[in-house]
Amino acid sequence: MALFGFNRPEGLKHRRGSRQWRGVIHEYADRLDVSKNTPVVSLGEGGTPLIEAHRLSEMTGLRVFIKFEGMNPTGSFKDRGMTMAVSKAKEHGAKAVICASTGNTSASAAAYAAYGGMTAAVLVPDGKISMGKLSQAVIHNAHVLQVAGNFDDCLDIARDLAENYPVHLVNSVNNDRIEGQKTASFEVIDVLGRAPEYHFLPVGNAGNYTAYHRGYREEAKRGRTSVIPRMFGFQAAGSAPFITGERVKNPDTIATAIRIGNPASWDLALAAREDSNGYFGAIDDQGILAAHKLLAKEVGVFVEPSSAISVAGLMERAEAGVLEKGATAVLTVTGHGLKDPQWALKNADGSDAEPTKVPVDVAQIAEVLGLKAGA
Ligand code: AN7
Repeated sequence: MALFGFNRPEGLKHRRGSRQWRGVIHEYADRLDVSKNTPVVSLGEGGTPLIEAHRLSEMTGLRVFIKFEGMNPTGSFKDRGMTMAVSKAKEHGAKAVICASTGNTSASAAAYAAYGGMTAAVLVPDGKISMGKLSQAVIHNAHVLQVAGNFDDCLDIARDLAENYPVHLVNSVNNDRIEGQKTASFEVIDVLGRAPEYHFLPVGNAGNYTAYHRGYREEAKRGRTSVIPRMFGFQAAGSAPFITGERVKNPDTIATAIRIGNPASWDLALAAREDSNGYFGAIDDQGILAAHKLLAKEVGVFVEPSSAISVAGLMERAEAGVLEKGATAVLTVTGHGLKDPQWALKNADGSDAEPTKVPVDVAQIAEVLGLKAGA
């Protein structure tokens, strides 16, 4: 159950030439609040690809990299914070965890609770979470409760329950979550050798925005980067409290992951923006879906709509002419496209994208494809 024991195959040594990523707690134990008494509940999260996006670089005049967080075990960045939150909960003797969620947090909490031998209860807004995410919470055997309200209502209830009942809160109001998530900044610096000038990411509760900035600040203190990125966070236009300056009562967007009207990390995120000379912007649903398609078509990375807002934000700011040419920008894309594939099957005009139907006939298929024999 100790730090270097719980999920390492007993007695197995890594063979020469094969090095398996060990998850963010083992990889960054020196930079997290863990000890040899911490039972590490890990599914091998983190170590996600930082992909150079040549086409986006050409289009913007910057050097653009995509941090593909959909490559985490449950398909979103939430796993980084969840390994910390569930491990610390277990260290404190908790048997049950609870969270409110627009989908990804519940999927992650359910999976990590399963691995850690704990129970998970998840509160999700009625009808507003993608089927992929709901299916994850169900298959990992969480108590899934659909609340007749929105995410903000769910979080209020989860906080209340954790305060008054023996259940451990694993939403990002729990600092362990932010601590785990800051490891993504460490990885970016590990690859680039320094921090980028700009970092773009989606904003819902603003926990991740806060976490990346914290990670970069800590690395600067350790002398691993002299650059502190300007933090660019984007919200959906119908759910943009940082733009309106007040809680949004009825947030509305197709980007259900970030359909959040009252960000839990409001004050921390404002401080991070201030400290990094950062920026908050809003993108409408049409802009989000256009970026969703652009990223898939030009870079080969399939994300859920909420994640595409990083790309939309970069394009918008580049067009506004406020980004320095030749500078490096990292875009975090937070969740995998397979979480919510319905949006991929829509044409730009809203009609359904259908595969072309063909008979079992080589000549006819060649004709449909515009292929000419021998040419
Ligand atoms: C794909 O799962 O809040 O600004 O309950 O799933 O740190 O909240 C999800 C948030 C971005 C926003 N992208 O991150 C939840 C939840 C995706 C997300 C965010 C979420 P924060």
